[in-house]
Amino acid sequence: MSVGAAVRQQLAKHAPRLEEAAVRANWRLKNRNRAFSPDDVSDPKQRQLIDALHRDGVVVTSFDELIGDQALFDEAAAEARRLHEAWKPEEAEAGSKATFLTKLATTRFRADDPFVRIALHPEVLNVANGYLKLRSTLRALDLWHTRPTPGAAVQTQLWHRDADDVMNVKLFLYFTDVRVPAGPLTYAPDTHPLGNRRELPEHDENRRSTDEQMARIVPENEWRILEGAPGTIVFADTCGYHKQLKPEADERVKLVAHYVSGTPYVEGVLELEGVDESSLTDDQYYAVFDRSRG
Ligand SMILES: O=C(O)CCC(=O)C(=O)O
Repeated sequence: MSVGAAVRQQLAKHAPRLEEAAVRANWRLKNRNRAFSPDDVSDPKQRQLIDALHRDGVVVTSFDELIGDQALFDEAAAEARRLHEAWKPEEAEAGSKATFLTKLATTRFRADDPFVRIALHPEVLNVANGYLKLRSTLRALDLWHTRPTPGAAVQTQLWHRDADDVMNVKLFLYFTDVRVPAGPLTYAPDTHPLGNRRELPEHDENRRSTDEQMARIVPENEWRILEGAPGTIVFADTCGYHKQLKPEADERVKLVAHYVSGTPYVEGVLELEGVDESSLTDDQYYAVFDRSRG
């Protein structure tokens, strides 16, 4: 083991906050060529979203408030409805994610697909980039369908945090009415990388925690159960603790867009066809190609 790695290991053990700060500083250095200042975001509503995301790791808005293009929402919602109606249950291994979650659309999209236009919308990128303080890459884009299943909570229905980057942003856009029976995203505020509650709860061998274990770090009355009508948008840094509340009676359809830095810990999984490079803003160019226009 190198001296640097040994020092980091000791730091992680004895001063985890310091170690995280060091990792973040190094990450920022590596991403400095794509730095983005939230001060350049002039819209006060977007600034508020960025500030709340900084403070809590999660924030809620709506398509209407952030983007406001009703025709684009209607087009995306119609496509989500079409894909949802075409869905047929499939065999899935007991206890696997596939028992309760299907990606109705994933990986390959045309650039003019309404889901892509939403994920690359300048207002959306401003929030993701303003929080990360860098021009992010759109790593993945999916339309999720989740549904109730018998038995106890499994997989992402248990508390966990993602290890896909030093910090990330996910946008969740609801196409169905998501109330408690449909299992909303549930977030433990302040557990994100910029938060003050970075202690690890007790967990199982897959690093997933029960409600009791999580409540010892963040009391249950502070958890955010992110219910919302169609058109609700949630931004969250899923490097903080979250889960899907186990759905008991209802289905949920939502768009999930995942934004990362230029040095994530996981590969990108998005293939866009028919991109007109000349029509892209500089932020969109980074989001699509993971580099500057050059
Ligand atoms: O389905 C949900 O709401 C949970 C999402 C989740 O675990 C994730 O995106 O990492």
